[in-house]
Amino acid sequence: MESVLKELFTAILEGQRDVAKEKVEQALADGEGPADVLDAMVTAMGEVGRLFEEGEYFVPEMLIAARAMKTGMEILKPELVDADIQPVGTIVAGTVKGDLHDIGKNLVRMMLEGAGFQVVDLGADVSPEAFVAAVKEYHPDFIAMSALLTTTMPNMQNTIEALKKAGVRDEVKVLVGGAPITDAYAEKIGADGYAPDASRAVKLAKSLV
Ligand code: B1M
Repeated sequence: MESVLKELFTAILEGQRDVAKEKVEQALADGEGPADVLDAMVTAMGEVGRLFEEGEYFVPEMLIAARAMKTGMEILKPELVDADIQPVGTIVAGTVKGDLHDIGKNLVRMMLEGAGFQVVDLGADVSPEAFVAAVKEYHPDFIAMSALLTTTMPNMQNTIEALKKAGVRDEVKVLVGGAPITDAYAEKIGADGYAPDASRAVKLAKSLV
C-alpha cells in the first residue's frame, strides 16, 4: 500500500475523522485510483471488526472509526460514481415496528457501508409494509432487521409474512439481529441469517451475497 493510503488506513482505524478526510483528498490529488482509496478504507474497517471481535475495540471505538470512514466516503463517493464502481450489494435496513432503538442498527449500517455495501436506511419503527415497499423499490440483496425489545421481536416474523404475501420473499435474503435475538429465533421465524454484532453482520452479508 502506498504511504498516503497507509496513513488513510491508520486514520480510519484510529477514528481520526479530519485526518481521514485530508488523506482521501491527498490520495486523489496524488492520482490514486478511487478503487484503491476505497480498498484502504474497507481494509481498515475489516481490521476494526477483527479488533472488536477480539475484545480489543468496543462499541465507541467502532463508532468513531465508522464515522471517520463516513467522512472519507463523502469525499470519495463522487469519484466512485464517475469511475462506475459498483457496491458489493444493496441492503435495506431498519428497526422493526414499535421499536425506537436505533444505535445498534446504525452501527450495523455503518459497518456494512464500510465493507462496500449500499445501505438504504429506513430508520426505526419500520412497519412490515414499509419494508415490503422498499424491497419493491430498491430490489436489495438483503433486508437487515433490528429489534431490541422482546415485545417487538414478533414484528420480524410479521415482516417476513408480509414479504411472502407480497410475493417478494424469494427476491431477498432476510437478516436479523439485536440484543434479544438468537440463532434459534432467526431459524424459527424463517430468516436467512442472524448476526450477534455489527462485525459479524458484515461477515454474514459477505458470505451470502
Ligand atoms: Co431501551 N430497553 N427502552 N432505550 N434500552 C433496552 C433494550 C432494555 C434491555 C433495557 C433494560 O430494561 N435492561 C429494555 C428491553 C427489555 C426487553 O425487551 N425485555 C428496554 C426498554 C424496556 C425500553 C423502553 C420500553 C423503556 C420505557 O419506556 N419504559 C423504551 C421503549 C421505546 C421503544 O422502542 N418503543 C426504551 C427506550 C430507550 C431509549 C429511547 C431511552 C434508548 C434508545 C435510544 C436509541 O436507540 N436512539 C434506549 C436504550 C439506549 C437502551 C439500552 C440501554 C441500550 C441499547 C443500545 O443502544 N445498545 C438497552 C439496554 C442494553 O441493551 N443493555 C435498552 C448499544 C448497541 C450498540 O447495541 O442495540 O444490541 P445493540 O446492537 C448490537 C447488536 O445487538 C447487533 O449489532 C449491534 C452492534 O454490535 N445488532 C444487529 C443490532 N441490530 C442488528 C441487526 C442486524 C445484525 C446485528 O441485522 C442483520
